[in-house]
Amino acid sequence: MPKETKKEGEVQKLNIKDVTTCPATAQMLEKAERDGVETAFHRAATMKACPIGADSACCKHCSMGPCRLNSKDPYGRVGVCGATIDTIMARNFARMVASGAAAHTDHGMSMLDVFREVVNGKIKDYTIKDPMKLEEVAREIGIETEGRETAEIATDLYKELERTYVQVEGEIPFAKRVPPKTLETWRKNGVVPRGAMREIMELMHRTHMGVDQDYENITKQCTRTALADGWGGSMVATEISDILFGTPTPVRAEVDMGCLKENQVNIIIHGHEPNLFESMLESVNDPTLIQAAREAGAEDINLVGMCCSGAEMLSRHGIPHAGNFMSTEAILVTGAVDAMAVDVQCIKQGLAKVAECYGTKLFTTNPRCHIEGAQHVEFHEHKPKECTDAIVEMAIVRFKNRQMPVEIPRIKSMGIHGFSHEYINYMLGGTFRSSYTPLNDNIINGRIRGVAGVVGCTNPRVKQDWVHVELVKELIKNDVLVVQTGCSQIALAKAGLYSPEAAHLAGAGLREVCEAVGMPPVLGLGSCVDNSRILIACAEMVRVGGLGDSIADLPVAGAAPEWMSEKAISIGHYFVGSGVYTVFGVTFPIIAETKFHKLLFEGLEKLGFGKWGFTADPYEMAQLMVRHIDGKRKALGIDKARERVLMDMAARRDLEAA
Ligand code: BF8
Ligand code: SF4
Repeated sequence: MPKETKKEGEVQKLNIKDVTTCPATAQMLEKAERDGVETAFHRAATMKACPIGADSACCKHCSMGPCRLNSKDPYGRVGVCGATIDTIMARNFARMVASGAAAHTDHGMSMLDVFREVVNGKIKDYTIKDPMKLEEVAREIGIETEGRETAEIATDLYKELERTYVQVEGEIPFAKRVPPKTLETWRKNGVVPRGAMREIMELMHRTHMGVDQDYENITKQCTRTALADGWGGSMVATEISDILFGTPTPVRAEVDMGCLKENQVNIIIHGHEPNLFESMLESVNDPTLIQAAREAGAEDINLVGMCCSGAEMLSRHGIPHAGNFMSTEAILVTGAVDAMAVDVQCIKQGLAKVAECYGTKLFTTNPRCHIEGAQHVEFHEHKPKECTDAIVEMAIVRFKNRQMPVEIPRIKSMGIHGFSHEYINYMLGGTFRSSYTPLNDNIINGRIRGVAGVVGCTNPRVKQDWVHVELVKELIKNDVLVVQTGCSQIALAKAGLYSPEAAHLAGAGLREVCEAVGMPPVLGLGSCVDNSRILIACAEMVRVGGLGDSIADLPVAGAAPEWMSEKAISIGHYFVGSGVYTVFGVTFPIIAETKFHKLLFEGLEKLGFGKWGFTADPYEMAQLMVRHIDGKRKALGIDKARERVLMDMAARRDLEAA
């Protein structure tokens, strides 16, 4: 690890090939070093991760500490209050879940706020774009829809979904979507969420100094809170966004930094809330603003996305996407970005400095997220265009006064995005018999071995995109259909896996299905809150039948190979809580072989949930997942079918070749 010996204005040189496999990011990192600009990659190289924190062996919940335990001898001592290593780790883990769940549910609640104001007529800039979805969601949670006006149904839906957050007692509305046997497991273990606010509050209370000091009991509330995210806050965010802005259907779109255009005003939206982005889309299409851009010498205004709201816009409208989390600083190094507007989550403070170096305007827009050095232009849903128009105007001024030479990597990939869980119905089932039956059939007959969700962040502690790409390639080679969200989806899109032609990388069985339907072997479902689409798809697979009675019976697995955020831990834990084997990469913040570790990695499964897994190696990760899927196939009695179908296909190929 290089030491921090650099002088002011000098950047520690990295071996760039070791930190990223994204060619565009690599090109920009080289330029950044030439320009004397530092990024998170550089800081990660000089900031050694704290070894005690990495193992979660410290507690700073009170001023009798902070207490540090020894991860080499975890039971050798306890904190000043007597807290054991298991209590300390369980509390730390639970607080990551609380924070991640809070991020998703607060975002979901904002979407619900917008929905309420649209329904009561106070917001006029958005409308209900997908009334069919509104009715479907309403019906599913027991709201009468027959012969009623959309507005009436919407009012009831709002009231019902509000319970997801504020309900004090009872089960959250989307518990109705959970397969009965999975729900039974939750009830038996006392983890059906009430309202997210209550669950997060109780978890914060229980992890306070001197409250819950039994790691098993802490884990219960931790699971309940995570489920309030997945089947609550995140699911509401997805469903309401679809209702307001449209449910995604497959769309061709470009991904990577080559989406920037030298002769246009380039505006990037980076964050998580689709409303900012939707309004910006209106602003950049406003004839007056386009005219102003032309008068400033630009050919047009070019809008591109980054991170999760970018992934939503990619899915819904085919808006180009410029890159994932570890590329957000690098893209500013192009000098071509005239404005970057951010809202909430995963916005590095480091952006402010890089933006300043290249004269890019960095705007914060959400009252929850200001950044020192960035200009704050607040976004109000009641008058959204005020904010987005102002940003476009300032971007045009920046374009006119561009000082720096511009260098845009000429790299982009075309692919198909926008696979909602609803669309999987039509795609595999056809318009007339839309259902998950064909997916289940293809799993039962063995063409598709199982389904894996590969999701989550990128992280400068591992080579950017590499673990995602290698893992997914390995999975599809083994006939595992991969569904994706967030930064992972973008990693694979950059690598070209979202084109239908990528089917040739899949095993014979999966390839046959992909070619028959014309779909890529990897399906992108959108942003991180859209992981809820994977939950719904799992519930649907159980409902259709033939693959067991609960989500825990399904031949599925999940992974976040380059995770970094607390949100990722919350997502991981709600998948585990729902019955899915979930493997994380990079590092796992718990000491192996401790009681709490055994609970997460083995014990939860015995209670009817899924379980956690860990490895930093993509090939080992794929093996763990495939082995798990095969184990589930065996338990379902469908392991032989796969051998037969593969033999059949080989025989057919031999015949064709003869
Ligand atoms: O919610 S995948 S780095 S951008 S946390 Fe963040 Fe991770 Fe990206 Fe979106 Ni999700
Ligand atoms: Fe130490 Fe206990 Fe205080 Fe934590 S709660 S800092 S373990 S004394």
